[in-house]
Amino acid sequence: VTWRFALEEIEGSVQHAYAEALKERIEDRSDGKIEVDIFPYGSLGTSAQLTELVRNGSVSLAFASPGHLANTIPEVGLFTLHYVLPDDPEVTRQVLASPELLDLFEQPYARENMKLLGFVPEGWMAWTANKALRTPEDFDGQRIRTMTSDMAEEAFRAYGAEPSQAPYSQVYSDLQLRKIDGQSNPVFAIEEMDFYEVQSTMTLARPAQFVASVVSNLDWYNALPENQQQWLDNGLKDVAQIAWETQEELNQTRLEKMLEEGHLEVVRLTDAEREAFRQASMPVRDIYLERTGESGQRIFEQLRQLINDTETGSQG
Ligand code: 6CS
Repeated sequence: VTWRFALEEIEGSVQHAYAEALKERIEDRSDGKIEVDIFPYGSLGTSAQLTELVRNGSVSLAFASPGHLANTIPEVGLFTLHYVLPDDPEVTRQVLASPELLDLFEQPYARENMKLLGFVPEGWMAWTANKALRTPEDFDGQRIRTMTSDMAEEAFRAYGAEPSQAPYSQVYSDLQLRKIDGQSNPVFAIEEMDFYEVQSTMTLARPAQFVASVVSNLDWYNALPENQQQWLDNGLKDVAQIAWETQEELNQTRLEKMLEEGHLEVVRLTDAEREAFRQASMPVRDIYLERTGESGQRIFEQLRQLINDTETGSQG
């Protein structure tokens, strides 16, 4: 049997490391009976197209980033909000791995014939542009590319930017041709997609972790023989830790590489500067709650509760 696994990122990325590690485990445990075929970004289409391929069963497994998925599953728009996830990445890691959180999202994914297999944090979002973005006012009139959902635009509209949606593969040329002024992505991605070559400044405001989700077709998952389902579930648990370490390492080493090359200016915001963005981001929470109704409200409240419990737990 062959399991096809479609990625939203190219070779050498966090998603690629995750897929390679999962492939190794599944092929080992199944004694070669299952072969996992990995399709890095570019081979099958944009994120929205990958999601279609999972839903119609053409691929078994795929990454689906909330920033692209939120038009289909409004609840995942949660991960496009700024300053909701905690400052301590370790708390975020624990919260995103908690079965309670996955349970909350199970139905919203199932509604669209997808099985949510896990959330994968890939590092802090960083903003790039041709100027430093130290205050919300600095965003005034800036054309900022976002992932392809309406919710993804709102965070930047709140700062006064002019957001526009585009697939990942289009970002480099849009920046180069100055159709857009800036974009937002984790550091490792800014390096591997060469965005830093066509931007002057990267601002580190730590607004949110980039969070991806791993999904499969729901009917495919439900029809898996029990032993195969177990190989998959156990494999996913193992690779979560590997992915976490990989993103830390890639985000660190690639930041160093870009700094060494020397043409990208890197600006780290102070706590006071971050606070101004946090304030400006608050109304976006209401937009999320309006668009998701009771279901979003429940998820938002439980996320806050989980964060609280995890923070208290890790102090005690
Ligand atoms: O910005 C994007 O569209 C993409 N960024 C990353 C780091 N992964 C996948 C996503 O589609």
